[in-house]
Amino acid sequence: MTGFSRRGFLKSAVLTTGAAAITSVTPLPAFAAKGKDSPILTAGRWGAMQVKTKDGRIVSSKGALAKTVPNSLQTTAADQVHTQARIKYPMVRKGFLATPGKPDGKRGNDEFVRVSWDKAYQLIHEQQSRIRNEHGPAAIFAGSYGWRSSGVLHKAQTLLQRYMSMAGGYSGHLGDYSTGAAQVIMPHVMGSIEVYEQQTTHPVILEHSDVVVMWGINPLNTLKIAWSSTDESGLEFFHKLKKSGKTIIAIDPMKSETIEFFGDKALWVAPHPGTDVAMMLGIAHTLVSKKQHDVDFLTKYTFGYDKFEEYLLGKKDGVAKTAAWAENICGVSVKQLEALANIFSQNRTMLMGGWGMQRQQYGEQKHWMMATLAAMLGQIGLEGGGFGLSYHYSNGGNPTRNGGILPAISSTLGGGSSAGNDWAVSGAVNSLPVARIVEALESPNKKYQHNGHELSFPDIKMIWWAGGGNFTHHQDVNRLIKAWQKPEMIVISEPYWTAAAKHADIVLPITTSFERNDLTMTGDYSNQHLIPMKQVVKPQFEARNDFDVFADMAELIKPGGRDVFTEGKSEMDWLKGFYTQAQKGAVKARVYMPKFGSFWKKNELIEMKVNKKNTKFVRHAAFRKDPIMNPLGTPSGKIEIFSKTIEGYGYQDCPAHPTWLAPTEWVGSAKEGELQLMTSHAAHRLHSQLNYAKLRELYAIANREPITIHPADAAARGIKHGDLVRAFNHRGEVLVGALVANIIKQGSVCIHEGAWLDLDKPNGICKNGNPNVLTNDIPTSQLANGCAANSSLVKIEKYTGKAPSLTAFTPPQGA
Ligand SMILES: Nc1nc2c(c(=O)[nH]1)N[C@H]1C(S)=C(S)[C@@H](COP(=O)(O)OP(=O)(O)OC[C@H]3O[C@@H](n4cnc5c(=O)[nH]c(N)nc54)[C@H](O)[C@@H]3O)O[C@H]1N2
Ligand SMILES: Nc1nc2c(c(=O)[nH]1)N[C@H]1C(S)=C(S)[C@@H](COP(=O)(O)OP(=O)(O)OC[C@H]3O[C@@H](n4cnc5c(=O)[nH]c(N)nc54)[C@H](O)[C@@H]3O)O[C@H]1N2
Ligand SMILES: [Mo]
Repeated sequence: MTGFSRRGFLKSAVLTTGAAAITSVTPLPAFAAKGKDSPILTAGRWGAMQVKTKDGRIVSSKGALAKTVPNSLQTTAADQVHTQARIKYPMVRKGFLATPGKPDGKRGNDEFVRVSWDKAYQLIHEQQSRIRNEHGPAAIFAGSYGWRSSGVLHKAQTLLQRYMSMAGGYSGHLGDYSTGAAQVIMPHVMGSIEVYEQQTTHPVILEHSDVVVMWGINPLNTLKIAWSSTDESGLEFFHKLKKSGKTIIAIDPMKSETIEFFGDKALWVAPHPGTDVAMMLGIAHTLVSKKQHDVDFLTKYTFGYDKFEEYLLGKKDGVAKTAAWAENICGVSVKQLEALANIFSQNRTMLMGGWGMQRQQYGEQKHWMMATLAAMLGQIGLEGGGFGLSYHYSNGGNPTRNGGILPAISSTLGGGSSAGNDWAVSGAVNSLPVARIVEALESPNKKYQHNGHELSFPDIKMIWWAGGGNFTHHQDVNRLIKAWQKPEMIVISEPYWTAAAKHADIVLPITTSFERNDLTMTGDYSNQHLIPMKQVVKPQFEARNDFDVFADMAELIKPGGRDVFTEGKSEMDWLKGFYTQAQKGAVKARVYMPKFGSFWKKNELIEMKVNKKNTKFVRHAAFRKDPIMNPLGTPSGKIEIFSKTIEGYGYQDCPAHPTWLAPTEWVGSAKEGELQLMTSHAAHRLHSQLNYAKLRELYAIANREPITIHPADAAARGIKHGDLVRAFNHRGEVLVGALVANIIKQGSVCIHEGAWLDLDKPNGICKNGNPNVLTNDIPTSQLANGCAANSSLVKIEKYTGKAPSLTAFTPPQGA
């Protein structure tokens, strides 16, 4: 088993065919005159940007693609480079410096001492060598999950793993936080992961769908970014959809930014969070009782519907999953559920499913049930019908272009002569489901189940994290902090003093993407543009590139290591190599890409060519056309509504067909004033990235992270809009600002994920409202072991004490 690589999937989504030549090196007039301070074209997750500098500092930035929808994240380059939260020099925790490799329980509560780069390298190398000798490679965790920055060369985690392979191996991770449950269940159901795959295209939806259901998606927020860099087409699509006159239904406990944007053009239906399976069962039962389900489709294209129907009709457990039964659980009325069943079945309907609903206990059931409902509607594989799980992510649905595609640096060495024969290179020797890291620290060598396998946790003695924010992304942070004291050395590579950096032993200052050269594609599925990510300013203070840090470290393994790591190539050599590879694909597709030198000098992006056939792409159309010749990659070759494989695993928490399982913490189990906590993704940042930026002023309330509260829930607790609020449970407490509005289902509150941890004292209150102080660190189930953050209960009260000052973005003592 290996971890999923988003890029791996995305690459396979690309089709190349030879067709007539059109091409464009899109000229950007702004760059025509290249004066000293003229804008520079570069890119981030949030798209192509023009960045202006003055006297070696960034003064402004804005989007570089022609578009109609603005993207706030593109304005943050100056904040990113010049924030006070930057790490300036290599730093070592005082206690660690005194006794390296001997945990003293002081991580996160100690001052830092500036050291030279060489000293930092030496410390890491010595301790790592000792730990490796004493405990073997599995003791070194380099799983290092996270969103780092765009680029095909400066890939922090990949570079870390490349170095660790040379050093003798490491423990890595499986899956991701985003779609932990979905990406493991969907291959059992559809034979493909669905979540990182091209969708039935935007033009097809606009032409053929009558009804579009936004089922737990908030694309106006989440399409601001993409894994490579956004091509920005998705936001425009949703603007067109609004004007299309189609029936738009949004199913979401929260009136998200997207639902606000659609206004009276969309019907908002608000279930309790975590209850979608019950809601869908209620709709499914209505379909069956009105004979509105597509029996022919179910017979021809699915496996095991009969077993599911027995459950649906209550033949075994005596509980029919009727609309009335569902209303009781999800809080959506029978009338509405019946109306939805009718609308879905009588029209060409596309169900667009989001991922927040699967970041919950039993998250596997959500998309399994959605696929089942879509199968009952019989429209999978038809133009504009069925379901899609990436319309809100990376511009899924923007047709795949023809042209060149950039390769990227890999975590394994390039092979050939440069790798040298005397290097016994070793990759990940153990991989744990990414969201089980704390359990692994707590219970080394413990055996556990994962997707039908028995695995065991490594005994982790060293952690090196590069390019991830685990003190904001992981659940139950107080539990994490405790487990984090155990390893003998923790190294963090970061541009900023994040909470993870503040809790490390050795902190290495890393450049932002504006301080180095790189390349990126846009669009993940579309591969629409190739963009030069040209260096904009000099590395700040003593920041170095991840690439150079690991090259330096490789030389310490043994002489010559640097050249093995770099394959003897400089930054620009690598970029030229990647570009030249892309050029080969472009030639086949008859897209003109100039020589690298002139491309780089011109500082212009290249737009790939429209492929008419891809414009009409319909997901699963081939399967529908001929299920014998084009079977799905499931054991039966069909859509598995019942899975014998999963039945064989015998997991109580993931039965063999979609099933309503009540979570441990949800609205239905709430006691004495408890509310369910949602932790959705924020509009004006990418997770924890940019929390320090000026954009924070757009959303902070009383200078804190906002908590959205239903007016009735607020009134019952004497809380008014703008008040400081304490949100708490037995896991911890956070200080937040009250956003009281009728935009959330009563009984739930929302604090967006991504606020930097800022505890006033160990186990104290988080002054910056990081919701993961409150969330439950449990797996979705034994099948996928995904992140289940959204299944957590909290209490809230008006905060009456003196407001403590915010120190989230202030460097620690000594820095
Ligand atoms: N409660 C709750 N928790 C969640 C979620 C949720 O919905 N609710 N969502 C989950 C999801 S889907 C995800 S994907 C995760 C996201 O978790 P992460 O991906 O870990 O979040 P980021 O804040 O993007 O962290 C990226 C870090 O990399 C640093 N960085 C940027 N560029 C570079 C670079 O070039 N080199 C190095 N060395 N560092 C760099 C940034 O400063 C930042 O600290 O969070 C998960 N956590
Ligand atoms: N601006 C911005 N864009 C991002 C990110 C970011 O941090 N900022 N993160 C990126 C990443 S890594 C990822 S994984 C994706 C995340 O994409 P998603 O996981 O889809 O995003 P979320 O915001 O967690 O949830 C989307 C919607 O689901 C709703 N929801 C939550 N629980 C339920 C439920 O039980 N039922 C229903 N029906 N709806 C529910 C929320 O209210 C929200 O409106 O976004 C990506 N895009
Ligand atoms: Mo994610």
